[in-house]
Parts: sequence; structure tokens; C-alpha cells
Amino acid sequence: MRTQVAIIGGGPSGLLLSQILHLKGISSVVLERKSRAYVLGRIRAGVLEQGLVDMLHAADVGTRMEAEGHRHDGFDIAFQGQRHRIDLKGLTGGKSVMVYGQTEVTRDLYDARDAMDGIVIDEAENVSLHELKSDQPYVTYEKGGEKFRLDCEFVAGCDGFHGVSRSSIPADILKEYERVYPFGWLGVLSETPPVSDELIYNHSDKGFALCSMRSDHLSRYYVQCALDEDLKDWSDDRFWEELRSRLPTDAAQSLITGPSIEKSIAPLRSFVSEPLSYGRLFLAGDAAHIVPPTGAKGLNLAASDVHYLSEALIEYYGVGRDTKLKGYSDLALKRIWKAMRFSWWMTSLLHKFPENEGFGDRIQQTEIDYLFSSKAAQTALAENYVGLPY
Ligand code: FAS
Ligand code: PHB
Repeated sequence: MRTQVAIIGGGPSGLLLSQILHLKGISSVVLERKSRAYVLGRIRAGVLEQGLVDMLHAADVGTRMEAEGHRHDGFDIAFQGQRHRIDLKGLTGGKSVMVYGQTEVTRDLYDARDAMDGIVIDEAENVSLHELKSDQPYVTYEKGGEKFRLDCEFVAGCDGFHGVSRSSIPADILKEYERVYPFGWLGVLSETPPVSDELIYNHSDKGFALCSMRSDHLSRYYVQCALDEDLKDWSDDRFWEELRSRLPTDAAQSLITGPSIEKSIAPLRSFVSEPLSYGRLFLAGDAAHIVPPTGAKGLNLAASDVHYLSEALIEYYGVGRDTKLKGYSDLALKRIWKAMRFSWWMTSLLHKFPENEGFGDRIQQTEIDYLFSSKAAQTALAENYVGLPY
């Protein structure tokens, strides 16, 4: 089989890239390791920047998002029982975010690829990348016990943190930057009405908690937890009691609980690998970087990578120039590191750090106090949260 762009990974990065390229007449094949049901069973991000919303519309994948998503013009930060609203719209000259689950974005992308006869090969195992430094790279994989070869001109590594693409770049070329946080997030999805119309990011002496949602009858909650927590030790009742203990009084009293329909623990890390390209291989999304979800940047950063990479491929196939392909890594990394900074800052601001006892705690409290009292500080937070320009 032959295609112009072999895309490794059928998550949001790979599917969005495939859809954008298709609309520009550029062929691609997506190789996904898992089944479609598995991919669509993952509960992940919930907040979309305007840049991603615009990209989904441009890719003819925005209709259901507009019908079922919810625009949010602000969110609350709760600290020591005090809630302060960050007025995103007022502070950014009218910008907002869209609350619409990554699972739904991925579903919409799969549906669009199917509708346009896109080639997405699920359960493609043992994917391996070859001849990346040549102008005739190829990919091999197995499916149903058979071996296959996919000849291509470019390989897009959209296969997430645990994928094969990043590790196909020689170790003496790859430079990795990482900060692993001493805690994780225990997340619950429940068919209950959200505790508030907007998100609430809570800093409490017992640890961070986040009140989010997917719709007016589907809520998403997280509590900061120790890295060695075992999901089996967290009954629904224990989760709701812990969440309630970290919320300001009004939210704690109005919280409506119910059975969890999904419960998972995600570790938190900041990670960037450089460069994002090696010969004909280009990394995008979690394959290249991971942010702690505090700033709601993971999925949105994958989108800006796909924006830059698709623009570069469209230039190459459109006018035969490789200027943007050569500049892809440096350009994408500039925005990646700004989102890395913001996600690290939000995480440092709102979580309980064991080593912070004393001075660190007081600095954290002062940082939040300064934020609540300074429009300039709130504006800086708001412009990062709605998404810096591409
Ligand atoms: P993905 O990891 O989504 O997709 C990569 C795909 O490649 C997967 O489907 C995988 O099966 C496939 N793959 C892997 N190896 C392969 C191989 N060798 N061959 C073929 N296919 C292969 N972001 C937020 O903004 N907010 C959140 O709350 C949030 N929560 C998260 C919770 C968890 C547990 C995780 C892991 C991430 C979370 N994120 C969150 C970040 C998440 O949304 C990512 O940023 C987003 O999924 C990035 O999309 P992709 O780059 O497509 O990577
Ligand atoms: C979510 O709804 O899953 C969500 C929202 C905002 C975040 C992280 C996760 O910062």
C-alpha cells in the first residue's frame, strides 16, 4: 500500500491531521494500535481553546460541538473558602473556551474520516518506522497475524507518550526535558448535574480538586491524590466525601453525587522532547510533549502542533517548498514551551506540595492572594487559558 503521509496514532492528533490533509487533497493512512471502541472509551480532556474550535470547523467537524458543547466565559478559583471568578471574556477582549469532551471530538473525527472514506486501520500492531532519513520512508505493521508495508513520503508521529515514533529518533539526537509531580489526579465521571455552571479549580489544605463537566447532566470531577493510590481503595462514597471536603461551603452543600460511570488515576508530568522532526518523521501531540492537565492544555497543544504540521505539508504538496517543514520543530516548540510554562504555573499554584511546608505554602497563598487582587495577573492567566495565538 502507498500513501503520501503515514500517520501513526488514531487519537485526536492523528485523526485531525488526516482530516485536514484530506480536505487539501493530500492522502494519508492512519495506523491505530487499539480498537476504535477502546480509543472512544478513554475519558480525557474537556476544555477546547478557540484555536481548536476553529480548526474543527475548518475541518468540517464542528457541527455537533456547536450543538452539544457549552461556551464558557469564565471559571472560578476557590481558595480558603473564597471563590474568585476569572472573567475570561472580559479580560481577553471577548474570548472564551468551549467545554466539549475529547471523547466526542475523537468520535466526530472518526465519523468524518469514515464519511470521506478515510483509511484508519485499527488494531495495527508492532508498527515500525523505516528509512526516515531517506525520501522513501516506509512503515511496517501487523494485523490479524499478517505483516503489511505502507510506503509513504512522510510519517506523522501522533502516537502519544507511549508510542513508537519518538523512540524512532536516535537517542543521541533526542533531548528530553521532564518534571514528574509527586501526585496524580483521581478522576470521576458521573451522570449528575454539575455543581456549578462554570469550572471550579479548588486549592485546599487537603489538596487540589477540580469541578468540571461534559454537559448539564454529565459531571467530571478530580481530586489530587498520592501517586501510589489504588483505585480499588476509592469507593464512590469515599470519593464524594473527599471532594466535598475540598470545596468551598456553598459548592460542598450543593454538590449532587451519584454512581461513577468512569473512575481513573492519571499521573502528572511536564515533558518535552526536542526536536520534533527527524528526516521525514514529524512528531505532534502527546508523542512530543505532556502537560499536567491543570491548565487544560494537552489536547489544545496537540491541535496547534497539527495546525503547524498540516500547514507545512500543504505548502510542500501545494507549491513544492519545504520551508515550513524545515521550520516546523522550532515554530511548534515556541508555543509548546509557553503552554508548558502555564500548565506548570497553574499546577504549582493550586496543588498541595509535600515539600512546600512553611515558606512554600506561604508563597503559594501569596501568589493566589496577588492573583485575586491584580487585574494584570488575572489577564495573564486568562490569555493563557483561552489559548495564546497560533
Ligand atoms: P493520544 O495519546 O490521545 O493518542 C495517541 C494514539 O496513538 C492512541 O490512540 C494510541 O492507542 C495510539 N498509539 C500508541 N502507540 C501506538 C503504536 N505504536 N502504533 C499505533 N498506534 C499507537 N488533556 C487535557 O487537556 N485535559 C485533561 O483532563 C486530560 N486528561 C488526560 C488523562 C490521561 C489519562 C491522559 C493520558 C491524557 C490526558 N490529557 C488531558 C491529555 C490528552 O488529552 C492528550 O493531550 C491528547 O490525548 C493528545 O492527543 P494525541 O496526541 O492524539 O495522543
Ligand atoms: C476536564 O473536564 O476533564 C478538565 C477540565 C479542565 C482541566 C482539566 C480537565 O484543566
